[in-house]
Amino acid sequence: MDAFKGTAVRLVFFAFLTRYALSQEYFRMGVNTNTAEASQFLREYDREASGMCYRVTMSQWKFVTNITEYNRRRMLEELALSSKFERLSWRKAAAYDSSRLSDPQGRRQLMKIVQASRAALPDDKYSEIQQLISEMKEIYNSAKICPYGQKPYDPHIPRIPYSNEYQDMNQGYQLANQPYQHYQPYTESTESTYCDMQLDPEISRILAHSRIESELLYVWKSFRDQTGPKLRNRFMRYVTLANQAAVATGYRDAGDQMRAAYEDPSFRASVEEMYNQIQPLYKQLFTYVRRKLVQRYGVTSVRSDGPIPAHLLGNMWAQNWKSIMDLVMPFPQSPNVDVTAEMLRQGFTPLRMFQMAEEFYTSMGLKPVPPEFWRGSMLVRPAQRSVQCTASAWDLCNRIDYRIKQCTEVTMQDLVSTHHEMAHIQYYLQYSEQPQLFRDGANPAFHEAVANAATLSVYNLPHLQRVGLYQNKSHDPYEVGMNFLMTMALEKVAYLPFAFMVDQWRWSIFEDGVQNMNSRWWQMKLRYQGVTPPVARHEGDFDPGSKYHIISDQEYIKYFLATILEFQIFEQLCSVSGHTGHLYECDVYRSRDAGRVLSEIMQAGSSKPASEIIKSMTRGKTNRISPEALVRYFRPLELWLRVQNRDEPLIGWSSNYHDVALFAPQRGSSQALTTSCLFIALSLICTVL
Ligand code: X8Z
Ligand code: ZN
Repeated sequence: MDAFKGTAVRLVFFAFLTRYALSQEYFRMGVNTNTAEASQFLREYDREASGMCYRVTMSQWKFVTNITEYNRRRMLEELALSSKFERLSWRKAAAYDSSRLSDPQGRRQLMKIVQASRAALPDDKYSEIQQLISEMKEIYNSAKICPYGQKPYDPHIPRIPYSNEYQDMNQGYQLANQPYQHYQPYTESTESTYCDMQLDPEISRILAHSRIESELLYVWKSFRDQTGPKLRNRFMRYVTLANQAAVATGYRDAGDQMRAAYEDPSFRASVEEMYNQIQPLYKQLFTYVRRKLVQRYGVTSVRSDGPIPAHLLGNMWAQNWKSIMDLVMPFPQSPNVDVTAEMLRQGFTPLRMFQMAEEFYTSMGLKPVPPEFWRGSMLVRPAQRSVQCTASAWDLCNRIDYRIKQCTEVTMQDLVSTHHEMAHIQYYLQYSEQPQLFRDGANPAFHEAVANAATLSVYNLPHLQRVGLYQNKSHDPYEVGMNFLMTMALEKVAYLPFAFMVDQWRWSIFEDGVQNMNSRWWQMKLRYQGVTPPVARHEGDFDPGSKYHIISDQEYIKYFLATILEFQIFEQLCSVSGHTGHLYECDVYRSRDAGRVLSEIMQAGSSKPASEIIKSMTRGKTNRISPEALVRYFRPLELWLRVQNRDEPLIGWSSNYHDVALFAPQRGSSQALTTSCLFIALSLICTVL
């Protein structure tokens, strides 16, 4: 018996090792073990990939800073060439048995070429998945709705039954051979000129600023009507193809392939543990915010111990609650620091804001930006041409040309954004000597984490005082501090459960299939975020499609990790800069020691596993991402929240039959009815647990 047990244990252990090796490094390996040949291939790859990257990135830059049909075509041509190059390189790289190459850096580079690619697909399927993603983006980006009040709207109009099966792609959102009359988008003939509200900026502004519940509901639902149904079938096909690519590369499924970038065999358990660690803080914030929403909208809209309807939190996805600060401000008689007026008074310009951001990093001993940056960047919205305004930082892959695109306005928000984007540029400059394949963050979370860690220092009052933008008036510092921490919590703490659940859902779709996608989405939203849809949802709706990162094939867990890691990095910077006192009051401006820690993190790029970089950043204390610093940062607010919530019957939320019935699978057959009942029972158990 013992011998059998021993063998079984060994077998399981062996299976685990093989699985781990397969998913982490070795994939479907080739047989070539010639190290000299591999090195030669990587040298050529580095040169060609940098050139290719330059051409593609430049064509994308030209398009987003001057949206014309010609520039779009040029960009698509470059993208097609780059796809060809990717497929060719993948085949060459996959021919090596990287496990038997003596050079560890070479091994790592080969792994990076093979790991995240879908080049293992046959040509037709590779083109199909790329085409699908590009169509989904196009549908998403062109979604428009009519202004509130100008079109009859009745959420109770009965819906046409849908088929849960994958339909012919050409039918688009017309499921079961029937058009969704109620949801049919406007065609040329039906569209009036006024039905042109887009997510950014019009719809987002309404969700942020309107306090009229029916208007919030209208825009929340209309945007989903204009996206989800058209995307659902395409997304299902995308799931099939992404999984095929992953399996052909040696992974279990596409989620497994996405997670491989984190080089952590217990990655899923690690992120789950992080979620559990931040949950008590989230529940305190949630409970306090819910009480304020009950006060604003009444118990008929928000139950006192229940989940929060998702349209009342100031954001399309209930992911960032900072726009409802006016409803939840801890001390309304004290200010919520905003130095915009002072910036205007002092005659700030966008250029000066960027110079100030550059000086923030050089004051820490980091690098100035090269002259090409000032020549090539787009720092304000140009008057004569159409551009994409979302702020972003660009590395044109030639070690010289770095740019920022931002339609900067003189506001405090944009001042923070200039520092954030400049941090990305600093990261590019610091790892510029690495080979092309290592010019990236240590894992997908690092770039955002470093950029946000730097901005944590810029946001706070001591820093704004030092740069002459804030004079301490006679306000109570405790009250000002709590107002500040609440703003930060609405942005960071409220965000974490959302950032966690997006990929939990996506991984489960890749792993378990596409049945009941929408109800599984809401089940997770309820379980992790404590939000419910404001109206009944059905399988034809496909609400995950209202989030760009889902349909554009961008992993999302990096944002969850980045939000946690930014506080961990920030705490280290503060510690080496000699800061004592509250973490939220730390400013690392002019600290050369903090600059040294930052440049060590950045210089390595992705040449080493993230665990090594965290270990050296924390001087050996840990090699893991941990939420402890985040929890410490918000500790003063958490204590305040506990006092505010002391009379609450429930910290967190309990869901009832009506909450779950809003999104339970709804089908006619008795078997479906049984499934629905089981689903409701399970959801209730999960949320109570
Ligand atoms: O996608 C973004 C940025 C680009 S990295 C605009 N963010 C996430 C989101 O919008 O959901 C920034 C915050 C999280
Ligand atoms: Zn960023």
